[in-house]
Amino acid sequence: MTSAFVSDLFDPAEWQLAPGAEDYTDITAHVSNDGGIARIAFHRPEVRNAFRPHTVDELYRALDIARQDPRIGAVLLTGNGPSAKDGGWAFCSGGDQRIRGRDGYKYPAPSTGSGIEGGGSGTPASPSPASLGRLHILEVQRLIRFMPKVVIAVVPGWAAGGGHSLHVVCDLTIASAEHGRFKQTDADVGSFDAGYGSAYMARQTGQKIAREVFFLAEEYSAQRAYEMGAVNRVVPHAELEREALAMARTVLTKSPTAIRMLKFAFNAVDDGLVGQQVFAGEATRLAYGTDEAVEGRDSFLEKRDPDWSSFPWHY
Ligand code: S0N
Repeated sequence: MTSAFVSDLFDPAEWQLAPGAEDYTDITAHVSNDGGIARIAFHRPEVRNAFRPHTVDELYRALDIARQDPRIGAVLLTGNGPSAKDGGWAFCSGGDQRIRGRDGYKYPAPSTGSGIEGGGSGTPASPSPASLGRLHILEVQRLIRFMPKVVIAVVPGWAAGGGHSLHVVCDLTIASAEHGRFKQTDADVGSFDAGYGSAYMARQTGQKIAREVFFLAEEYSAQRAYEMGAVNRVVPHAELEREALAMARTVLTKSPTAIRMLKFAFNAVDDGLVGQQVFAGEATRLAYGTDEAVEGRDSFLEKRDPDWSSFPWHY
């Protein structure tokens, strides 16, 4: 179980533990007292909140629980901190480079099931051969992309590598003015997010800037990322979570259907037939709520011809 301490920016008065969160070791998950907002955070500050396979499993589970909770309209995705080692802050520094790809562990394997900072009891001693090299963080990206709720990246420090890509795929990003840092290190470590992390970033910032971010792998401040069009708001560090919560609460004042349709409309243009399918699924759900669709269903069940006479051909 994760230790009681969450983060210097976390206000315990605002949150309750999310369902199932007692068992998480690499993340924390909370639900706001009013039940409308989830806060899900990487909890490995000593490695700048890098994710290992177990972290991704927990992250996926917590996000999916938020997706299925009909009270939740917005999700804050963030990183706990600071690091007890050096006081550094991070949103997420991407894949844990000690556990990656072909050769699996590149460091002394954990002896107790903990081993890596942030790990606790129940941590698998090693990934199964079948799962090695599986990039299931991409499944998390798709969950964020396709969940009909607003996901806000709350960036208190480094967003690097696969952590940078996660912020890109979130609907909105709010960053700490003092500690927010952005760096796309993929090409430094022989990795490449050739999906949303790069191509969708280019949609946000334009091709030249996205190519610069990936090809040069330089460091950007939160302010520079804002100027690039990659960040929505830059706020004082101490205010970060308060402002993020306020943003999420504003979302909750809107029509859930309107927000859902808008998110999928924004997505559709870049998501091809899957985007069309997701948008169309929501349109079908709306149609099923009409008397017209009820007439179609009932006529079949009552073994009669449908009577469409009371339904106009709208113009
Ligand atoms: C984030 C950086 C820039 C911060 O620098 P800073 O502040 O100087 O801190 P450090 O001293 O470097 O770090 C503090 C401690 O944290 C450890 N650490 C940091 N990041 C990682 C990490 N990603 N993995 C493991 N450990 C990490 C440091 O080692 C240090 O530990 P100690 O104190 O013991 O020395 C800087 O830390 C940095 O550049 N980090 C690495 C960023 C990076 O390259 N990440 C990986 C990039 N690739 C991915 O994320 C791919 C992810 C993925 O799954 C994927 C997705 C889509 C498509 C492909 C892939 C794929 O895997 O290929």
